Amino acid sequence: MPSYKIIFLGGGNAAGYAARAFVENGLNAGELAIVTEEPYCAYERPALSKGYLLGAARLPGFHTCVGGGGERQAPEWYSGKGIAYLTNSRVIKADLAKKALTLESGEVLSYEHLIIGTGARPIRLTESAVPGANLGGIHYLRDVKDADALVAAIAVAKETGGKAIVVGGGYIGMEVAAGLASNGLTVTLIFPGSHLLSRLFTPELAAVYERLYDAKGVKMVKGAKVVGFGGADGKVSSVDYKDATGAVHHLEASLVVVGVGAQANVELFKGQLEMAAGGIKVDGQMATSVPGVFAVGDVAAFPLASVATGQVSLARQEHVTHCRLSAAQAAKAILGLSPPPYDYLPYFYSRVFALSWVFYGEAPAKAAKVHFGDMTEAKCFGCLWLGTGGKVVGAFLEGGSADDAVVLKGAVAKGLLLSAEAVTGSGAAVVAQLK
Ligand code: NAD
Ligand code: ISD
Repeated sequence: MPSYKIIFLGGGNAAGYAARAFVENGLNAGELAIVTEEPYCAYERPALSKGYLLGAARLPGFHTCVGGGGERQAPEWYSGKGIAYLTNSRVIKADLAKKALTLESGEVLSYEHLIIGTGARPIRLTESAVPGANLGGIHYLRDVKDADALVAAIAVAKETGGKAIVVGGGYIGMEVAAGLASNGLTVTLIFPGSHLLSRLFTPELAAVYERLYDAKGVKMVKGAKVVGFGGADGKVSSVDYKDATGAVHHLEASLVVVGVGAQANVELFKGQLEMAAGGIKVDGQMATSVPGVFAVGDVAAFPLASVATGQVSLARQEHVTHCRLSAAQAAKAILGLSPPPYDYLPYFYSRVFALSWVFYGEAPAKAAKVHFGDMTEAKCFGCLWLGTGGKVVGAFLEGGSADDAVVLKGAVAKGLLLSAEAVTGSGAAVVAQLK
């Protein structure tokens, strides 16, 4: 039975950054194996819903850790460091008591330390039994295989003048709709909320992006729920949606992309590990309830202190920065470096068309929302969420520089106090105030 000191289970961003941290902190050849069902070594997943759809990103160009300012870790990097990277290797059973993983091939691997980085998968409309949801031509986007299928479908739709429908107005919905429109397709974006990215955007912020989508020819259908798909020969050809009044509408579609959220891949560990917040409960070292077993990235429910209240609760964060940092945290803990407890400041970013934004902290409904900058021309604008006593608990900036992002992060991290009246002027002027 092949045996390793450490096995990293999963091949997402976190796997690449864990390997980097192990190497930087003293790993011996032969000690680490990474096991993934994907055919590729770890890559920077955020590219899939952005540059990949425009033909700008392709492997091996975006292997980790290029997104985090590190070396591009192509397969030779791992072999050169004595790390076994087992691709096309799906784990079908994890026996944590025996410290053994069983692969689909029947092979069993054993370990001393296990890092679980199994990530998340898209929620599928088949799970809510939407009629026709299993037709071909309905795409989800999570990995390179999905992105390749979508790129091929875009090429066909471009040739045939096909119409694209995107379901969901969150990260995937916004980024993919922008990608499809940039490819020249006719796009309709259908979502249940009253505005785009409703889990973060204020109506005022959303309005700026919605004007842009409108100008780019993307039709938005808000407050709508997809109730069925029609098709012929197993291939989707239409979408039915219900509007807020309950009326059902019918749209032609040759290509559908669904982005209605993700769920953590925890099934292998149910009944063996303590769970929380839809993921695996970990402590500040990313250690789970079973000694020697760690969890990182999207699956980890870790102690996160609220910026607004200071209250600590177990939370999952589906973001690449957390994948990178939590992976490094687990690696250091396993190497016995006793890192200080994981201290994470929520961060999100996105790029759509020529726009690009960053957000740090949290966006509580109760906070005062103060908008600033040029929201008419969509140049450099943003919003601050001010909590008790004017504490900056969330900061959003569109069109700023990398240095501006550092300023925003610092303002939230140190809990800068500001009065709403003081937040005036251009985006640059407000960023200067946050220093
Ligand atoms: P999301 O939570 O961002 O958005 C889900 C959207 O689907 C929302 O608009 C929601 O109202 C809508 N929705 C929910 N149920 C629906 C239904 N039954 N019918 C129609 N719409 C429905 O999730 P996502 O966009 O699918 O992204 C999934 C994950 O992918 C994210 O959590 C994130 O980790 C990752 N992602 C992040 C980025 C980024 O950070 N820039 C980009 C792409 C993907
Ligand atoms: O920032 C992102 C992004 O674009 C994603 O797809 O985070 C997610 C995932 O990489 C988190 O696992």
